[in-house]
Amino acid sequence: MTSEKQQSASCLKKFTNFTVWFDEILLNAKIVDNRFPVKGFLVYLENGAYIMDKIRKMLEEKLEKTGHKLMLFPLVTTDELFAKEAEHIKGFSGEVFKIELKGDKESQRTLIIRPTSETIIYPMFKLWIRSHADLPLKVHQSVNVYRYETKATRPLYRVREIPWNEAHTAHESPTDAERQVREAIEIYSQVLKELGISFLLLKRPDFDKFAGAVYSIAFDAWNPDGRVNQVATVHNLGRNFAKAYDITFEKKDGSRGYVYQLCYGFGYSRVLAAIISQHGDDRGLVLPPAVAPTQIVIIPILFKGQEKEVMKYAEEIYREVKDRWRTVLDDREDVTPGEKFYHWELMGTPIRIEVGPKEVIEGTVTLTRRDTLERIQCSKDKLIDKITFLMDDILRNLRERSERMLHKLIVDARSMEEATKAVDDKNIVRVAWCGSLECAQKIRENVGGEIRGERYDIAERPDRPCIACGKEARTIVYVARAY
Ligand code: PR8
Repeated sequence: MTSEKQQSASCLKKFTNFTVWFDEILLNAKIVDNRFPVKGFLVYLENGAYIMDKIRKMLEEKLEKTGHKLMLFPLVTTDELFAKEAEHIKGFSGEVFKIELKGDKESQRTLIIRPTSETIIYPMFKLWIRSHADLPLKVHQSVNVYRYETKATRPLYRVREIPWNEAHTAHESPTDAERQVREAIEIYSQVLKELGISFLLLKRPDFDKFAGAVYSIAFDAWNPDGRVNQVATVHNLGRNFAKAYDITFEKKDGSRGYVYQLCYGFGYSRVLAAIISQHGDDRGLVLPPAVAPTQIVIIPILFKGQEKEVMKYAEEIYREVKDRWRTVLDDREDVTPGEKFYHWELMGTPIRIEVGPKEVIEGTVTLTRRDTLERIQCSKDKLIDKITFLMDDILRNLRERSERMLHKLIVDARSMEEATKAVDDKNIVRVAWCGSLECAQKIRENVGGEIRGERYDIAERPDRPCIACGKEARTIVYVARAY
């Protein structure tokens, strides 16, 4: 069986009943417990917290290598600071949590808990930036932000306590800001690639850009239920925030001007959701090796009378691999090998090593890779090379499989009926659009999906009229349901 067929055969539930499949995995594979009694707030269990922390490290390493300074900013801001950028406040109105400080009448005060940190960080940029020598300024932090989401919450996908990394930069010219857009896209693309996640890189239509931005670029990952999962966004803010927060600098020629800014955010919980849903199958998680809490599990197959030899051999193998990979020797005595297989498959452990009397005699091990469930015999002296190869190959396979699925999900539609059917069939639909707000609304109402934007990485010219009004199309856009 090809790995494609194997995957669709082993993903029946994932594709037909995604919500049930996903919720079961969250709890059974110890990702999150969604039963905390405040809506939109999750308890991250041992595997969920571990994987998210690994993702954080992967991202932060790349941010720091490219000159982003790690800083930590406060959780709260004031009404006045928050209200400075009119569009921004409008974008978040009704979505913020507030702290009411109740003293006597005069000292009553309200603090706003960050839904994002522009209004907290930019007053500090104003103090720090004096001249062109201070630019570019690039800072980042991995923190939780809080949004009183009005759309239905979903564990990991749409939460009210959002674990993310946000980066904020200031530049002396629009050209340097554009260069920064490319750098941010490259950093996020690299991390997602190292996790095998495939996505569409889309420039959002103007009506859906970040509040206060000139334009927004988004990473939309595919999801088995047809709803795209926006895992990260890069926003070019132009000088909008600089003007609101009065962030100016002395240029090389001695004159003063406003800085050009960017902010970009990487949603850790959504990336975790993408790992689970793009790679997982009906047996459970299938984890990319880089983030797997356990990368290798060794399971001794004990036969009466030969327990000692097998255990000794299993321990030898354990000692050989444990310093290179996160390894568990599952020597629980009250659990059958079958139950252990089931458990470690659910946990998504990339490689399983079985050793029994046959392996002891032959000086071999039996490896099983989680992504394809293929079993491989390997002699003990070639073990390290074989595992090294397999870890890379598992990631390559996950990435290619995910890419192929993304391409399979993208469907062209030339009429509203075609588009509606494609969205109902859980696809991402490519349509031609004239660019008018009126037609965008018509598309949303008729098709049941939203215009997510046009490709940012490649130019796609419309070869047909607007799907809604039949007039000349300005662009090709992707339409899908979204979280
Ligand atoms: C900004 N300011 O705010 P953004 N649940 C899970 N993940 C979420 C949620 C949610 N409710 N809302 C957003 N995200 C800019 C950039 C500083 C950083 C994740 O941008 O509003 C999504 O992955 O686009 C989103 O792409 C990212 O946070 C950034 O949020």
